Amino acid sequence: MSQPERNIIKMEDLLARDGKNNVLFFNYDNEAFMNTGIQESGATPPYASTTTGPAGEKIPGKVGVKQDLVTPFAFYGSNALFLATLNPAYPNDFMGKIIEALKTNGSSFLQAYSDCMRGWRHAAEDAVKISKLATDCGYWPLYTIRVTDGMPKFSYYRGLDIDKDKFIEYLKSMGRFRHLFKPKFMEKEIDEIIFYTEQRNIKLKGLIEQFGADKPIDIYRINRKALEPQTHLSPGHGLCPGCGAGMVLNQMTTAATQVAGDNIIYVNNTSCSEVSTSKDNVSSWRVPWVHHLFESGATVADGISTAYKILKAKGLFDGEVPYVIHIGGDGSTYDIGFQFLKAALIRTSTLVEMHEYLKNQK
Ligand SMILES: Cc1ncc(C[n+]2csc(CCOP(=O)(O)OP(=O)(O)O)c2C)c(N)n1
Ligand SMILES: [Mg+2]
Repeated sequence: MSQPERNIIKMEDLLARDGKNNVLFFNYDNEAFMNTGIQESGATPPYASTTTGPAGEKIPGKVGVKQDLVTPFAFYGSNALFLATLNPAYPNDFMGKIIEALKTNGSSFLQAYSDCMRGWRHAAEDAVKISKLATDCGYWPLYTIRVTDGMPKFSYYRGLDIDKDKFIEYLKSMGRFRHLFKPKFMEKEIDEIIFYTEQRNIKLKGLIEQFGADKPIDIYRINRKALEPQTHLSPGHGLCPGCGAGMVLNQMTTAATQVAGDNIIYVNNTSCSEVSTSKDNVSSWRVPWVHHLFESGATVADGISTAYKILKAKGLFDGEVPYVIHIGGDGSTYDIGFQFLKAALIRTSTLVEMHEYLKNQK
């Protein structure tokens, strides 16, 4: 069998592209409602212990699956959309995807793995090791879906195959799964987590086969020495030591700085990333930043972006339309807030994109 072809994507080529995103909807997934006290969400993996589904005599942690959010978005009938999963343990892939998203017409939804030492119960210094293991064991595959003229094309980078030894090492490394190993080895439950994950990956491989890009493996080439330092977020933050969201925000703002400079507006749902970068009337953000309700930030982000385009179409604004990034946690993405996100994503990837006056407004 011949090897699948690799699509080498250079940062310089991405930056030279003409496309421009309406809104980048960005979910950092720490797999629970963390800032409010580690409550279970639709993103929590099976049998992880949380404060609302604690492992004990009755249940061994969450009873239910980790929902797949990214692939269904490919089939909502969007006209132009960039979808991908990211992991800050793979920074070139991470930053490449942010840059490509911002340089793609329509809108985008990205989902980033976001370690939480506090909620997942492990030492702060293990955050990068655990993040890397997540992709290497097959738990957090890195893939991309580009929807152009309504047609989705799937591609991937790595993490589609389950490595059982690494998977067990992954589970063992976190207190939220400790009950599966002590006092006794709960083989059935461990096998089930692996089974659910493998089913998801088999489905993903099927989609890559049916809707595959001509070159199905994406490799981003980022010359990290050539990157401008990010100018969006001040140094220092109120996140926990070793917090994955810190790595995520750092890489996201660095990539966004390359594309947008400071012509950017962030909208943040209530979450760790929000509470840790704002306090009373003080904010760590150096560019315009809006904190909106837990559930409705996506709508606000769409409103801001579309309002600029309408003003421009009417001749009432002659500047460059700003880039807009919406940031939400998993609670506000999977659960409360999903309907806002889904509708805003469809509007910005279809209605705005196909509108006679609003499309291609820069
Ligand atoms: C309608 C509504 N319900 C509940 C809350 C309280 N609340 C604020 S943030 C949050 C959880 C956020 O979880 P997530 O989106 O995963 O972000 P994280 O804290 O994990 O970063 C909750 C329940 C709220 N602000 N509004
Ligand atoms: Mg969360």
